[in-house]
Amino acid sequence: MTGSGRAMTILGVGCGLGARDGGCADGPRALRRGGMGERLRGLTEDLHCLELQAPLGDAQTVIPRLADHLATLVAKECGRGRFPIVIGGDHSCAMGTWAGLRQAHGAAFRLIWIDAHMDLHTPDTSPSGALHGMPLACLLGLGPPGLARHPPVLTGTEVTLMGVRSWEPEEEARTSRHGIRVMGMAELKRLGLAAALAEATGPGDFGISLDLDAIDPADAPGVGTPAPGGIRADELLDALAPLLASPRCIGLEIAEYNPHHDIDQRTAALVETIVEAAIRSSGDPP
Ligand code: NNH
Ligand code: MN
Ligand code: MN
Ligand code: MN
Repeated sequence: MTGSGRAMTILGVGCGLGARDGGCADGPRALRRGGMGERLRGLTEDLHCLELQAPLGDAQTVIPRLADHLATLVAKECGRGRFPIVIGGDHSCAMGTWAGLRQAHGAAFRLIWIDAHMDLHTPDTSPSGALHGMPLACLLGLGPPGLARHPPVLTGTEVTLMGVRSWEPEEEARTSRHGIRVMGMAELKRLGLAAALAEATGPGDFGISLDLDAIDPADAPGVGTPAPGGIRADELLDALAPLLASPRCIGLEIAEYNPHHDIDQRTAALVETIVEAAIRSSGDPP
């Protein structure tokens, strides 16, 4: 197949300031140098690629500004009828991605947050102070001015956390307080990933935020904070493909790719395969 129904824009966000190991900053550049853009352009007639690079500076200053910039770009691309695929960078990019989608998308949507972690910290509860542990909290309107989104981008009942296996007690308390559905690895195994995803998306519009550390480190070693016992890549690809083909899917984010930890380009290839699935499927009927 060449050419497809859906115009897409890939936005690379070269920022690692939200993580202790800043290597994610080089993620989009490494993918570009590896030829991902050219290979994907061979699959579709309408693919745009944009790249943001974090300026030098401290995380507290740079990340809110970068998030605002990304939100504006995402909203603009969506407003032009283009499907946005954001590629991190550390997961703090989510503060911008979903704020932009909220701005552009008229209707409510659900967010599927696939991650080994909950990302529900605020500066007063975080063990590390790392901002990539806080983006979901910020989207719910929690956290300090500049980072917390006002009005909130999402309410807890619109969010499903999937694949989590590493969290702090304060984060777990927030899932209960905000009504966030949590599907841990045991539940994913019991239901099967495809059924779990179908349940999480519900009948309406949805977005997907994929933190690559949700995937088992054997399949995705190129991340900053690997967590054993994750989702296998094959299973994820099979389960995601129909979702990415759905017209109800409004955006995709793939975060935390750290090329410095990758082995044999395994993680890079996986990112490319997921984006390719989104492109290939976009001409399919619903
Ligand atoms: N919860 C830990 C922290 O906040 C780890 C967060 N790391 C992530 N989140 N990669 O997705 O420090
Ligand atoms: Mn994570
Ligand atoms: Mn819609
Ligand atoms: Mn994350």
